[in-house]
Amino acid sequence: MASKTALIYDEEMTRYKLLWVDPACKIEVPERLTASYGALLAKGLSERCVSIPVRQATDEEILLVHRQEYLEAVKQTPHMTLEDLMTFTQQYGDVYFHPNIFHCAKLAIGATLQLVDSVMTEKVRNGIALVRPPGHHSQRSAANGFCVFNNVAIAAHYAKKRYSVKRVLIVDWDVHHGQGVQYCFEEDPSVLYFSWHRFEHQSFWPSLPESDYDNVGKGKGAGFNINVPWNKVGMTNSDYLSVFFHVLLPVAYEFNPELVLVSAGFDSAIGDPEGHMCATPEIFAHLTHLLMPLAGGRLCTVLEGGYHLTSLAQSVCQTVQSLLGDPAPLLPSVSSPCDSALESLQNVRSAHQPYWTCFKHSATAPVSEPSTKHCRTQGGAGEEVQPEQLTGQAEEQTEEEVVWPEPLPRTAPPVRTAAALPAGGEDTLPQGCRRSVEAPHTMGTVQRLGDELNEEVKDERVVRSLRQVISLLDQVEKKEIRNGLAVVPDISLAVKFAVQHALSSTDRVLVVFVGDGELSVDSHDGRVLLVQICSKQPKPQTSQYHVSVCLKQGPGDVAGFLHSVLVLLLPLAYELSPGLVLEVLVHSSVTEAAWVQLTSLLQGLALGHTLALLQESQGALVRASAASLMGDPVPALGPQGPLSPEDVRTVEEERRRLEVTWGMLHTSVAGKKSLEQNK
Ligand code: X5A
Ligand code: ZN
Repeated sequence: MASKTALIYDEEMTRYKLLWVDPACKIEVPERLTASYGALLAKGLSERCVSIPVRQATDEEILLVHRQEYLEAVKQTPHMTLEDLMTFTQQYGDVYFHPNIFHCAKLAIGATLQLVDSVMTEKVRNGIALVRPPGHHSQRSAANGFCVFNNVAIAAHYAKKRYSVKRVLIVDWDVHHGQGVQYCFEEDPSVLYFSWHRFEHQSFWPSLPESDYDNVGKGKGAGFNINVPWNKVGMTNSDYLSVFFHVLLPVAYEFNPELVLVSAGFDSAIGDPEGHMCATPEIFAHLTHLLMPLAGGRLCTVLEGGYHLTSLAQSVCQTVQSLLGDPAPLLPSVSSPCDSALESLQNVRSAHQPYWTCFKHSATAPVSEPSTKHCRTQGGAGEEVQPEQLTGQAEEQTEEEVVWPEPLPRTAPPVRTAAALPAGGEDTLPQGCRRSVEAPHTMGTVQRLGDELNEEVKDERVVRSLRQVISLLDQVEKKEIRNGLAVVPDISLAVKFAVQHALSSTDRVLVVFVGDGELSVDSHDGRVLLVQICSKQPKPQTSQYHVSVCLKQGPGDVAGFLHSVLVLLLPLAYELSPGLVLEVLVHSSVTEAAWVQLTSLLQGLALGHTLALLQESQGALVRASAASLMGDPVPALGPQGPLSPEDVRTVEEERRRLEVTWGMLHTSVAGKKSLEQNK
């Protein structure tokens, strides 16, 4: 199985630069690439990737998006004098030309298409293309915002044409709106374009009305264009994550793409002089991780913006490490998004309510009285470059220096997964998965825990399995293994013992319980959170640390199951920030495909420290669980039944009950206000 990560880069793309004075363009420098690539080299990441050569795009490929006349015009630029280049440049907004930029722009497309080829032919699982010039602002007949040709838009067309890909998801996490991509696909339901962007009520570049949340696509493409405007600067990890959980991911799973392209601009990270946002480079580890289970793992990330060299390089490394499967970093203090972010979230969800079942019974009306003032001062895009800006020296604006800690190394334990199975089950384990047995010292531990819990365990087999569970937890704690899997005869005892034992070395534990029945798990005053997904209505919960979602057709309904995972479980999990995740599966209708999705998504938490406990009857899922814990690509979901409106309502009800404690569950400003009044 393809498990590799492609890295596509060529130094040639550093060989063009701004040749005159233009304050709007001076941040787009060759060092953006050398800093990014240099960091990958220095951290030993490039050698872990498959390096794939770039190539030049053909005219035919460029014409998938651009007009012949425009291509012919750009073709002239290598032969122009400096003066001609300046004149040519002035017909476009915030962009510059150079005698070598046409060559680089063809390589930037070619690099992106090489990445698509490598992923589609399964030479690699995923990858990143480090390119200049970027692409997402460029349009059919226009260069714009440092972009000459639209790399990602061309790639989407190319994948459709060459590989008959039916649905492409484009995630644009750059801090600017990729209006060029929007224009390209706004009537096309086969390409779902998602973009968040600094907007500030249209005062921020490119200052277009069509960048707002109410631009949902046109005609057949209605619902397939998602704009999340940031109306304030300073957005944080919590704001980004909540948009992923409450907007992008539910829609993405409903859309069910066959390929995911990321317009990976890192000007949305802290320190960037354009974005002025506060999300840390570590967020990209998680954004990447959260997209990896989609489309069978076919994920192509393509560099767009990013202008603070240190922030950019760190963010690129975070992205690549997730693509490679390294444990995701902890994100401390994830909680409620800010009011302005919530306002945007609420507006986007309301605008898309007609198109997506995941919003149908949960989104409310748009915000009627925005808390933030509208300030439409600047004009549209393409402000003219002033002659004195081209020749004279514009006043240097010194940026306030922002500092943040360097991301911690993401080191993986020597063994990824260890499994404790009943005798005879070893041949079901995938390659590289270690078999684990009960360590001698665990006898005493089990006895002590039994005393603490008031449980007298007599059955030999049960004692043995508890010892195996303790052994696995000890190995996780000592960072000898990243995660573990155990098949146990008595699941509720195993959970009880595991939680009790884990709490001696970690502050918080998340228990994810799939199936019916009851687990006696105490919240230990907020140290343990239990989330159950089941089919039989359990008794109503009052605790904010005991969550249960009872689905109409039970966990076997893939769409309903994943919906509850995305909008309830993951936000809770990220806010809890546990040191350990216990995944518990008892007899249940959950499908292998859905279970594996869950297992993969949960590995973004707790540095990947997960223990999966399977009831003996669930033996059929051992292999798939182990493969997922090992980091194997998550198989594509394939065609799915529709999301049931009833399940959406059930999840929404539980979300409302819990949002008084859990800020990450907020989806509207009003919801947050009611919480604050409760306090
Ligand atoms: C790719 C990208 C930004 C252009 C900003 C112009 N372009 N003010 O980030
Ligand atoms: Zn940008």
